[in-house]
Amino acid sequence: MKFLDQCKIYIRSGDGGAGAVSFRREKYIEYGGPDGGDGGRGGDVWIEAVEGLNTLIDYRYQQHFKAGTGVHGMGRNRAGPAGEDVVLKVPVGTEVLDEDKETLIADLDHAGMRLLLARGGNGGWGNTRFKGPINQAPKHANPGQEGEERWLWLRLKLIADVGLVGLPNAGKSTFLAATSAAKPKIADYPFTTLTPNLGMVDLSTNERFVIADIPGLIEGASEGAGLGTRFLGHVERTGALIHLIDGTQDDIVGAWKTVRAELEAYGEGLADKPEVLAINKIDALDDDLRRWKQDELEEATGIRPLLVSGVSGEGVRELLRAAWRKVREQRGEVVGDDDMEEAPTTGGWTP
Ligand SMILES: Nc1nc2c(ncn2[C@@H]2O[C@H](COP(=O)(O)OP(=O)(O)OP(=O)(O)O)[C@@H](O)[C@H]2O)c(=O)[nH]1
Ligand SMILES: [Mg+2]
Repeated sequence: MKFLDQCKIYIRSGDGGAGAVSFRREKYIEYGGPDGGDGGRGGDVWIEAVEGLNTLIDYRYQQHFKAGTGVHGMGRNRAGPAGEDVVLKVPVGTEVLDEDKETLIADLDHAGMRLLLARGGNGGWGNTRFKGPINQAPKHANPGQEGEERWLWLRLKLIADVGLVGLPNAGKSTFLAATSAAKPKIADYPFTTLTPNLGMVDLSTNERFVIADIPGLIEGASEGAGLGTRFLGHVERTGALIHLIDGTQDDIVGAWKTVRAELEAYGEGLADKPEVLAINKIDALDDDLRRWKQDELEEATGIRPLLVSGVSGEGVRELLRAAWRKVREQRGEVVGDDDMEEAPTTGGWTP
């Protein structure tokens, strides 16, 4: 069970550039005096929480981050340019911990929050700065300060965007395995899943989200039957639920009612969450039966269920898209219908 996405990174701010030792040398100007410029500052390393990311996966690929070195100062009082900063962009909710993995350095809990992790070294002073009434031609300059280096841990508590609910054996874990890299235990007996599993769905670069597979719910779960409902806490913060109903069972309406009743009894707004309803295991149903079950469930629920099979993959993308759309709607990211092009046109001539 992985609820944490974490990684260790190495950061280093840039060294400052050294100050220059230089003297003005021009024809006809005697005693031109010192003109060594300062070195540039080394780059800083920052971390920033940004919207639109939900994993630390990018930090698995790159773990070392070094800011630029400041350029040395030059003659004619030219200062060296500063080194470039590095800004690590992480999802909102990322915690920064010290190398010991215990000391909390920061909790980036809102978008736009920015924190300096390592300050770049100051540039050294050029010899111009050391000029004084006594020593009018100083022959020394300062070296640049060194940058700082440190190891840090980034930790993100994964929060599922979509929760999978249904009776035991509805095929929730199979669905999770079909849609993500997660490898939950799957078997044909109830309560195979004892603790929630999370998986990352990667539909496209802007459609990545976390889905949670939880144990099955049975009648009386809210009173402790089966595994109870405590694990529903893991889907409390999701944006939408996928309600899977095993299409091979006889009483699909009863299955729907049972799960809905348990969601109601649990409270915490779970019953009001946007829900995508789907009849699962359609690989085992012929066309007539699919249609028949779809109509039956629609009649009882008022919602046209989608048809899906975690085994054959049929309808999986559509179901994920529908769920992700509900999540975005719930977050106020989608207004109106962006599937307009696909909407059926009435055709024919209208005055
Ligand atoms: N034919 C068919 N069988 C499926 C499908 N999905 C799951 N199954 C089977 O249904 C049984 C239960 O699958 P699971 O994925 O473990 O179901 P679950 O909802 O996670 O069950 P619990 O964890 O016990 O709540 C297994 O034998 C699966 O092979 C499907 O799309 N088609
Ligand atoms: Mg399961």
